[in-house]
Amino acid sequence: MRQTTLCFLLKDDQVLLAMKKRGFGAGKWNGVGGKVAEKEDVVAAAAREIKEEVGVTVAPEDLERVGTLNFDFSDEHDWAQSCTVFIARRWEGEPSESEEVRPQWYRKNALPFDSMWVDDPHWLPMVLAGKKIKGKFLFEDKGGAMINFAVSEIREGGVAEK
Ligand code: 8OG
Repeated sequence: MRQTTLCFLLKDDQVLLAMKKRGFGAGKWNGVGGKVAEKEDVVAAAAREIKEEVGVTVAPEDLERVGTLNFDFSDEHDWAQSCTVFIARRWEGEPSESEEVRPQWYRKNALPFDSMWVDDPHWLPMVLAGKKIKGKFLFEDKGGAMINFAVSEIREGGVAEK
């Protein structure tokens, strides 16, 4: 299965989203991330994508792992992926536009869900509230519609249902 990363930079009550300009998820606001390269660990992959996409440097120890999301597609089995989600509160540099994305700060309580992946309302607020989560999501219509999903909070010593 494809391994991917997704990272949300946090500043006060705001979260950095990036408008994907091309490729998978084009036209959607999302965190910053992408595919993990062969022999690369997920933390290094997340730091690399953040640098490539919005031009800031995040130290590995400032990447906090907050979730794992499994995405499956009933009509495109090759698209299955396991996505490791991170948050970061410290970095060097100012986020800036690249060929791939246009970044913008959003207040955590005013996210543009209409222009985001359809699963995001089911887990992103939990992550932004400081929870650690795991989720699985099944899509059809090449990601256009979600058929079912399950999200749970991971608590120390066990997993609590949402
Ligand atoms: O390298 P590429 O840009 O194709 O990687 C895909 C990125 O998109 C990666 O950061 C994971 C992210 N992504 C999905 N599906 C979903 C989704 O349903 N919700 C969110 N928020 N991100 C997703 O591939």
